Amino acid sequence: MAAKKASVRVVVGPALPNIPWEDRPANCDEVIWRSERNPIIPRNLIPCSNSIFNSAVVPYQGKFAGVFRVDDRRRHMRLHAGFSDDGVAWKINHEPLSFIPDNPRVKELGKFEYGYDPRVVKIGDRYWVNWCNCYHGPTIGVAYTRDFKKFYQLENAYLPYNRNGVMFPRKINGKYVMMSRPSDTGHTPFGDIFMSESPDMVHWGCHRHVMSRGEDFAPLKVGAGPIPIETKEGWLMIFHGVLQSCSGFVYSFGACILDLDQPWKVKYRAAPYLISPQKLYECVGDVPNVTFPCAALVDSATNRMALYYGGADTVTCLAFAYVDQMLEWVKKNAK
Ligand code: BMA
Repeated sequence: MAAKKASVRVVVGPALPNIPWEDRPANCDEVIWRSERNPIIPRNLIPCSNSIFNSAVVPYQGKFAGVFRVDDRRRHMRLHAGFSDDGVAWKINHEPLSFIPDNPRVKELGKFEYGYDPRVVKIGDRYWVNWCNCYHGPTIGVAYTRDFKKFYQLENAYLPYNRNGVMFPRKINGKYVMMSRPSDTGHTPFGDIFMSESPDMVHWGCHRHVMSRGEDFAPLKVGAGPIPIETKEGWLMIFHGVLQSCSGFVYSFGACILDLDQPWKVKYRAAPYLISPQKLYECVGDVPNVTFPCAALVDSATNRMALYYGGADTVTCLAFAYVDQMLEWVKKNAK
């Protein structure tokens, strides 16, 4: 696949000329390629951190901000805000963020137990944060911020147990829309992606099945990754898929295209993975053999994508692709 300048605009969204970027290496023939600087965030970036991974970044005030999964050295799972001028070098707050109840009833949820695998999306003037929140087991937490300093928490979206809550970046047919994966209390040996709608980010319903595990590199479970990318072909959705080998779970990620107006309809699902654990920083760490994508930055003017993923539940990594080439790759490799 030749290095190229993007010609046709396929991404619906703003131009973001300053997202991280590295050209495809001359000897690389893949649709996606890893950063030479990986891992871009080491496990010990801040004093309390055992590991920093599976984290979400967005454009913010001409630069970048994010919500990071930091497991501290007690091995408590926490969320920290962070900031970056270039999307590669990050300053992550040393203290975890704490949520302010958006209304008095949210206090009934009790104290924060743990949070992990955040996603962030800007809709209107709010940056919405979803994460795996403990309420008698994992479910999907909902909060918003305008400044990455004060975070206001709403009700959990669903009953436990649930993981991988991922919003679409705009209302669809007048409703907020979120994907999620209903699960059990543990490291679920099963799981399909569903989606739900809400008029107000509090009450979620009209649940629809989106995509099943059980195929190709994902026989055990699938989960939505970054916020889906709106394109002329549909929503480009990058998802993680899990298989079980003789020595444990293997987390790879792949891509599919969802219908724009009825996003529970999968138009194309590529059979091969985009990235599987192959580099040392993906295979060696607290949980070996995990690549777990949580965020993507896209420049609509060039079709460039910078994709953030966790490596081995320990470090944060970057990969690059052109959205138009990825759409073609998904279609070509769909069954
Ligand atoms: C999932 C979550 C992720 C993690 C993955 C692999 O259930 O805990 O944060 O990356 O397992 O350990």
